[in-house]
Parts: sequence; C-alpha cells; structure tokens
Amino acid sequence: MNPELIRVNKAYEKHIALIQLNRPKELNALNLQVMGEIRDTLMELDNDPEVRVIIITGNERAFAAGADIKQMAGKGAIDMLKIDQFSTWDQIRKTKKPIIAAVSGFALGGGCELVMTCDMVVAAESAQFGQPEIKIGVMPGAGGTQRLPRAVGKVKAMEMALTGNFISAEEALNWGLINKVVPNESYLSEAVRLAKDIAKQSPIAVQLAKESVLKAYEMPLQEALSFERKNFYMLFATQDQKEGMAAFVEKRKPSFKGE
Ligand code: DAK
Repeated sequence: MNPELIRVNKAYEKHIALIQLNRPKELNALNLQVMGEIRDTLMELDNDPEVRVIIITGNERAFAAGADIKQMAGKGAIDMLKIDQFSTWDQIRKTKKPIIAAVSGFALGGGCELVMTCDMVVAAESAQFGQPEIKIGVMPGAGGTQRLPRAVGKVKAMEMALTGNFISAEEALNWGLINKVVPNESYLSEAVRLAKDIAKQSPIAVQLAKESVLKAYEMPLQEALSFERKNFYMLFATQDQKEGMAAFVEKRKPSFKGE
C-alpha cells in the first residue's frame, strides 16, 4: 500500500480542516503527487459547507523543503511544459476559503511559495524560509519572484532569490512575510486559535473579504476599489449581515450560518 502523502482531517476542530504534508523522510518535498493531492483536497474542502478555514502544516523538522529535486533533476523544458504544474498551483491559488500555513522547520523553494500562496502564516521559532533554487541552477517558478517582493519588498526579495540564503522566523516576521512567531511547541495550536477567530465570522463575508484583499495584488487601485464595493454591497443580501448587525444592536453574540 502506498503511504499517505498528505493526511487530511476535515473536522480537526469545528469548521476547521487540517492538511498535513506527510513525506517526513524527504522533508515533505513537494512531488507532483503531493501537489495533486493538495489541489484535490483543497477543492473538496472548498465545497464542504462544514469547513470554514483550512490549515496546512508539515512536521517539526519541515513544512516543505521545496519541490522534489530528485523528480525534477532529469527533466527537460518540454517535459516541464507538458507536466504543466502551473495549472495545479493556479487551482490552489483559487481556493475560496482562507488557508493558514502552520510552519515549523524548513519552508524552502516551492515550500516557501506554498506558504506565500496561503493567506496567513504562523511559524515556530525554528522555522526557516528561503528560495534556494539559485543554488541548484534555477530560480523560483511558482510565484517566488512575484509574491516575495510584494511581501518583503524588492531588496530583500532580491537577496533571498539571488543568494538562496535562508531567513529565520524572526526575520520573516520583521520583513512582513508571516503573521506571528510562537514557541516551537505551539505553532499548530496558535494557527488553530487564529482559525477559530475566522471560523466564527460569517463564511460568506470571509470569502468575499479574502477575494477582495487578493485583488490588491492583481488590479489597479481604482478597479480594485470598485471590486471591493460590489462585494460589500453583496453582503447586504445575506442573512449573516442581518444577524451580525441585529446581534450588535441587541448586545449579544452573532450566530453566523453562511446564508
Ligand atoms: N527534494 C528532494 N529531496 C529532498 C529535498 C528536495 N527539495 N530536500 C531534502 N530532501 C531529502 C534529502 O535528499 C535527504 O534524502 P536522503 O538523502 O536521506 O535520501 C532528506 O530529504 C533529508 O535531507 P538532508 O539530509 O539534506 O537534511 P539536512 O538537514 O542536512 O538539510 C536542507 C536540510 C533542507 C537544508 C537540505 O535538504 C536542502 O538543501 N534541501 C533542498 C532545498 C532546496 O533546494 N529547495 C528548493 C528545491 S527547487 C514549479 C513549482 C515549484 C518549483 C518548481 C517548479 N512549477 C509550478 C513548474 C519549486 C522548485 C523548488 O522548490
């Protein structure tokens, strides 16, 4: 029997699903099968009304040490073109529900790019981030040269992409790559705490807010503001808006149903 490449718990906590990368011996190197399973699982979780937030994690030693170099080593340009991994990454990027990366140990190359594809990042003190592709004669290929400068600015992105040097969790925090650094033993529980804060909100409002924030990276400001406005109006068609505002007026906690 093939070992499970990823472990999925759809109800890790109420409304919170957990995906755990599970190739510990290979430091969770992201081979094509793993990426395909992540993509399929995210699509499934996106369609599951019980799930409101998704956490992706690895293990203590590695979130993911990058794409699987051994699988890529013998490939030519046309092999890479035919495999078309980009459609897998594009599909992952289209996930509507919020994704939190809970990172311990190495998050390198494609692993760092997967982190940046997530919406929020909680890291253990031990975490190390990097784009070391340059050291194996290539460069980031899944958004690293684009998402990194948007997160940390040009000069630091250049440093990471051109030297391949790793940065610590503390540096990643100071550079704006991640949300928080916590003691090694609590990176997952802190990610769950963040997920719970999101899971209690209206899932429709969360989805549209995520979509709107992402537009900041894709559209000129005026168009993005207009996009935001339409999502904002749309939320006034939900029961959750009625419930949220009524609860405020009645001085009670809202109960959002995603309707
Ligand atoms: N791929 C395959 N195997 C890996 C791996 C990787 N990325 N990283 C580690 N491993 C394997 C090692 O080969 C070793 O296996 P055995 O020799 O035991 O069989 C095992 O994991 C343990 O690793 P080490 O013995 O090296 O452990 P150390 O603690 O000494 O070192 C390390 C840890 C993380 C510093 C080192 O393993 C390392 O430098 N790993 C490679 C990091 C790296 O260069 N990452 C970037 C890979 S390129 C694309 C999308 C994405 C990408 C490309 C295309 N498209 C959409 C087209 C992404 C590319 C990349 O990520």
